[in-house]
Amino acid sequence: AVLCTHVYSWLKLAARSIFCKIIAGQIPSMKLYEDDEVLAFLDIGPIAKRHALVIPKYHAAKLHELPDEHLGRLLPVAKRLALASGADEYNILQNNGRGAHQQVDHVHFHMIPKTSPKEGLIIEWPAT
Ligand code: DGP
Repeated sequence: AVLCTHVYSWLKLAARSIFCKIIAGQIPSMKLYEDDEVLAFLDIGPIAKRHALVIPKYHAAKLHELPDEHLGRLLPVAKRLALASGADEYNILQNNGRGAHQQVDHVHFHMIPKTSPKEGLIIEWPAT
């Protein structure tokens, strides 16, 4: 196990969650925003058009395990995605633990639009 950990970290494959693999580029995603702390991308199983996820690059399974210094950019990015989606009504949702409907053990905020903008409207997702 120690050897595995060593080899994996040497190969930079020590992804601890499926979202770590997305951050590392080992799994493709529809990226909406990225900086050195935060990544936002479209949810693979959207429950509404433009359903997006915002995650910290620091790996923590649950919100209370995420150090405060890695929390700072998550809500501002969720807010910008909400604005950029054009939705007037939306939910920001964050689940912790199986009993609370968390499927992926990496902190993530859902941004779920409730109202769709006009069909054909071009959305300018935040570039930086
Ligand atoms: P939650 O139940 O809060 O843990 O939501 C996890 C969300 O993650 C769920 O809505 C589906 C999404 N998801 C799971 N695997 C992938 C993936 O590989 N790519 C993308 N884009 N989304 C994923």
